[in-house]
Amino acid sequence: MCGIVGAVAQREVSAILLEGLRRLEYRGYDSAGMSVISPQSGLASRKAVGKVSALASALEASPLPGTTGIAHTRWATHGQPSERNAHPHLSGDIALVHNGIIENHAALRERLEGLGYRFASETDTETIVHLIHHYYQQQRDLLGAVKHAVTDLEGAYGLAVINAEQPDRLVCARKGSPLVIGIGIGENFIASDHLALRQVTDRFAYLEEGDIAEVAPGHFRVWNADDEPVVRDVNQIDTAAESADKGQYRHFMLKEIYEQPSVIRRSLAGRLGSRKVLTEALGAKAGEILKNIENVQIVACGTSYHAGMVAKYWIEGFAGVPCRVEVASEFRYRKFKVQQNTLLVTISQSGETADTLAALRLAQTLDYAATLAICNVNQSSLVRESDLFLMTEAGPEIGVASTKAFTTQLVALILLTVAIGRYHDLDEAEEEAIVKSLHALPDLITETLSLDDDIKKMSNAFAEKHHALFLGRGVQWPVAMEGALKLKEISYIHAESYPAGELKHGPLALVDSDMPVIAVAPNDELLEKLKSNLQEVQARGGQLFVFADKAAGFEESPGLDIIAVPHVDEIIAPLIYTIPLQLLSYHVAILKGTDVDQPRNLAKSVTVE
Ligand code: HGA
Repeated sequence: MCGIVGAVAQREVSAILLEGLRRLEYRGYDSAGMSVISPQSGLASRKAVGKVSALASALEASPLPGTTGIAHTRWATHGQPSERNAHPHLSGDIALVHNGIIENHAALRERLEGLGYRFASETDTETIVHLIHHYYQQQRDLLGAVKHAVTDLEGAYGLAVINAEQPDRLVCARKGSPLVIGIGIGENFIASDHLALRQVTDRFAYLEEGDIAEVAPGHFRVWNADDEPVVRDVNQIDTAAESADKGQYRHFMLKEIYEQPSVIRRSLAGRLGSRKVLTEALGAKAGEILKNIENVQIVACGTSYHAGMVAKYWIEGFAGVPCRVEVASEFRYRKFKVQQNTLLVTISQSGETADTLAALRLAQTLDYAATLAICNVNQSSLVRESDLFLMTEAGPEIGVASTKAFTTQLVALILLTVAIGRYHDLDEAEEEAIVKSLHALPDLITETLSLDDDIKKMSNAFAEKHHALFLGRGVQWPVAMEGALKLKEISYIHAESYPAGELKHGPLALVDSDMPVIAVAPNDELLEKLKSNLQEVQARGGQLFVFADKAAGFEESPGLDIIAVPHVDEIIAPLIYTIPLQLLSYHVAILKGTDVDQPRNLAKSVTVE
């Protein structure tokens, strides 16, 4: 989604801003722009549709000198991707970049047009800059004008504003969209994600909901939602935990698939004893809170929702606790009853997913016993606003299609299952067995990754296809859902997933020789049932591709391709069977020649509703 970078320095800032945008590219966007204040010529802007490299070319042809500036990558919500809709938006000497959505933009536009403002774009964002300009005319103070303007805004924003009449400062504000201040020596920066500023600093102050900040080269000041001056903690980032380069791999996605054994090892570190899960890892209050939990409600979007669906089978099957799962964009607008002593679990890679965050905030007004976030980003809004959190330790995930974030979320959810199950149906021997499976997990993933060459060969069968069907049963159904989502996201092949038992209730009508059917078949209690479902496909001339346990007794035959997967314990099977599906979608996307790391129309951290 959109990215913001800003700088107030005593040196040229355009290269810093450009590098910041490059570091945010992985989030997905459609255009980019920059405004810089030059002491000689005032405020000037460059914009480009497409990649940041196009903006870089525009800047090379026509540089933007100056020591104060803002820049943006836009993922359009209001108005198509175009140069005139790209940010920054201008009003007189004021320039502004914005992440989020202004819901009352139509009413504001009408009001501002009545005041004589002419709009240059179709965006909701442009209303903000004219509003600030309007108040600035009355008080000649940018900070005061921003404070005044945000009281008129309905919706979500992270914004940054500069004014050529006050060239040595930048004002920024957040509500519903993250912003961080990067602290330098004699220079300060702002960004929507600290990753954008790692080349200039490792010290960050995270703004909180409703905060407004004034940032100058030598200092910054923050006011909270009640307009009281506040001090926000300065955090030092651990450099070793970060990596944002592809190394030997052709794509970030492939690198991230191959990182899974090591990031899962890291996600388990300090959380597993030899026989027990160390629940203290969930926080000092965890034991006290979890012992009273009688129900679990999971809320998430996309891949994280699939992780939640897997966890439902674990939390009900191993812990013996009722568990519901719902996509956040539905949950937040539905009337429902909160059951007694329910733990609300949110799952989000970025911790800034707008719908999930809104669901958490809604839950805080209802009668939930406690909230717990499963998240990959320290200091994200979701983490800061939850009672408990469980970090996934996947490291930065750059590929838009989630891989290592998903499997580390599953690891966190197994730990949570045990932590809750202990107070319910899970006995010591069962916990010990789960801990043993988790200790074995990283090596088993490495073994599964060695199937890569076979999967690459298999992918040829998909290159000309337009549709695919993914089947699983029980806990493998959400694994099939995630497999279908991966294929859709990066190869643009239409893929659907079904619990295999549902086949004859409709989707079987689609099966013919043009419809590849992919099935995940561990050697579990549903294997024989799954085999019957697959017979139904074969009998109708369907082409089957089955990832099966070595001992599952499948034999290759015309129309039936088998890849043997290592035999694994039931609890970790969803993680193991996810790996071949990730590799399959990757290789199919390569054959299709798509943009694997930044698929069209998608964004990494979905910070708009
Ligand atoms: N609504 C603004 C910004 C969109 C955004 O934040 N995307 O992630 C626009 O459409 O320009």
